[in-house]
Amino acid sequence: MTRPKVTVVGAGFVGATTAQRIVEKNLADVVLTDIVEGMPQGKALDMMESAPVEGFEAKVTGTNDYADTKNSDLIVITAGLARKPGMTRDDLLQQNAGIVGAIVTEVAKHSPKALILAVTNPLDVMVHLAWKKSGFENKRVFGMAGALDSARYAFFISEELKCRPSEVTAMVLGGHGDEMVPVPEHTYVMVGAALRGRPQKGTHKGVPLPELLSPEKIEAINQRTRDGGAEIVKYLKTGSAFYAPSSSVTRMIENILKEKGEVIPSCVHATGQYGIQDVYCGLPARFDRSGVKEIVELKLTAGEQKALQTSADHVRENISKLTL
Ligand code: TXD
Repeated sequence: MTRPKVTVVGAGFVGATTAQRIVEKNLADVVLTDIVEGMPQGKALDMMESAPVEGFEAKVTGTNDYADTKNSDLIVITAGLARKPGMTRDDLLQQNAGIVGAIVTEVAKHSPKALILAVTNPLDVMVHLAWKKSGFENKRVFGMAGALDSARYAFFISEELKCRPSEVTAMVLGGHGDEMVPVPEHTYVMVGAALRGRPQKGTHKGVPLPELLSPEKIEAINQRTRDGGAEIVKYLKTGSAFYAPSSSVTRMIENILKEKGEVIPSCVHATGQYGIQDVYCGLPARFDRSGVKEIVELKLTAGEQKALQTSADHVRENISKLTL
């Protein structure tokens, strides 16, 4: 059996953990690369030595040479600087643009048919940059952020409702920044008691959040979600989150490679959906092996629609700061 080939650029916290999750699920063989000599090789070897214990068959190799990334099916870009306490994601723009721009030129040259999944912050701008630098069609270039913001939202809701985290399907749209847009009406909870008299799990999405929590409680959780990344940065002091981010990246990869068809909030190129024209922004999307299959149009409230527009405008403003 030939497994797909996934290159992960950046063998730091997010990149290395993503590589580990991919091989542990046998989703693909992974090439892990970084600018630091020896580091991806060491981490890859360490991961491979866990294979007899964990029982996975997929291979991970480490390299500093882009030639080894040749003919990848998917490139995940996690290289760049992470936030320090007090920094916003936007503060990383110029430095990470230099790093991501150079990487995309290399990977696109070696894997002209690949999909590109960007993770580096400021996310939406880096996805735009990857699209421009690669010259790939927009459905083959996208980013991970909404999957993470939604996972955080789901976890906070599960804590509040004392249900299992997996019983919550959450939706957070917009750019990956302070203006992200949690969407309670499209966030569903499979709460046993609340489901009494309704069809059981698997035949129904669950109960929409506004039926379960007061507007005040929901707004408090929305705000904690917007601040979710900063909450972790504050604890860690020298780095940002990576467990939930790598899980969220892996969820997207699994959806792409296995064509699972889940609707995942992701940074995709809007071409008029939600009234947003020609900008990368977090919207609900489905994926297949050729990239973005569909942007799903949900009914939003006027407030959410407006917030989404504001968030997209913010991304557009940030893109204009890029010197390509
Ligand atoms: O939701 C999301 N999209 C995010 C994004 C969630 C979490 C983290 N997010 C961003 O991902 C974060 O703000 C950073 O911009 C990236 C990577 O975060 P990570 O925590 O993994 O940072 P590290 O541990 O510092 O790793 C970055 C690695 C490090 O090993 C560097 O040596 C490497 O990137 N690096 C490079 N590799 C290859 N080529 C070049 N030029 C390069 N420059 C740095």
